[in-house]
Amino acid sequence: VSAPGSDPEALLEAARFGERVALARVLSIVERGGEPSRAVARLAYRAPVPYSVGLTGAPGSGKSTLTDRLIGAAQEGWPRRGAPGPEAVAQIGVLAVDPSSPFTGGAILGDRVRMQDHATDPRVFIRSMATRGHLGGLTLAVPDAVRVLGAAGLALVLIETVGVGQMEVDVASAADTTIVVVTPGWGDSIQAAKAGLLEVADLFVVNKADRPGVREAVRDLNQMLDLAPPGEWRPPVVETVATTGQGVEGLWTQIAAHRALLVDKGLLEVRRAARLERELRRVLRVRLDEEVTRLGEGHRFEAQLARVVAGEIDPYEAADALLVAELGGRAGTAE
Ligand SMILES: Nc1nc2c(ncn2[C@@H]2O[C@H](COP(=O)(O)OP(=O)(O)O)[C@@H](O)[C@H]2O)c(=O)[nH]1
Ligand SMILES: [Mg+2]
Repeated sequence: VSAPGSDPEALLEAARFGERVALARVLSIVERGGEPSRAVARLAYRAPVPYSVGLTGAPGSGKSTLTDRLIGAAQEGWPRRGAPGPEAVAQIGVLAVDPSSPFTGGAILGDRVRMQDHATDPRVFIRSMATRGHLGGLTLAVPDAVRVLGAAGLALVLIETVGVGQMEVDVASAADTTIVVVTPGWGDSIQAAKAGLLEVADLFVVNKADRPGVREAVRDLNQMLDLAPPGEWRPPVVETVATTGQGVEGLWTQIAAHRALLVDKGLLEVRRAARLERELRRVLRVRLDEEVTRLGEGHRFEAQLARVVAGEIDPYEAADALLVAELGGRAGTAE
């Protein structure tokens, strides 16, 4: 098979036929952002959306080990979607997302090692994504990457995210089923609640259940869940020992149950629509942020700044003048 070059359409087509190098290249385009990634986004958006399962939690809580186990469980139970390519086409995608650092450093190397059980499995495609460039870029790149994996024929994507603040919540809630991983020990579940994860979690995992304090952690989580208003689904709290695989089958059963609920009640569409709304708002924010950067580099900016410094106008007036001049008055006037 000839090398597909860098044309997004050719690359995606090759990816659909199981060419992993092509798939990796498309994901690199998405990760870099900019105009080329728009072309990919446009193409991938038309493809079937894979089911996504997000895992989030503090570094070291066992997400990668658990992901590795889930791959095994999923391969046994996941319904296959007819892929146009050969049998060797990857079926499960794993995105290891690290919003905390712009470096592809130790954490991700560690993930590679821990997921090596499946590193050479042609049915699994593992990809690390780290922050590149501007703020919000990664949050935008993840849903695009998921859609690219869908366009490549993958039916299931596991997204592992390191637990850090708002961006974690954003990435974690970009999945159809969101799993929050905690470990036994003082305060871990409280931290999860503080970070706003109680609201976005569909499932809680108390991993490292071979360690003391499991029962207290489960109890804490359940007590906090008792306070939440009752809904269609109460997030179950599952105990696992990722290193031995204990409890992983039960976790998989709960993931499947959550998916079944979403599908049967038509909630999957509702959820995905809400996600697209957040995504659209985010795209707008990033675009406007780019405009702000551009505005701040122009000669007009320097001129307005000089007037502010000279005491002729205040910063608000300067901003209005810049917005009217640069954006044609669109942003400066209230509708
Ligand atoms: N005792 C114990 N150790 C675990 C368990 N799960 C993972 N670990 C270990 O915890 C460390 C961090 O695991 P990792 O999967 O990289 O965590 P991540 O940073 O959340 O992805 C590794 O040394 C794992 O072997 C568990 O259930 N019990
Ligand atoms: Mg990890």
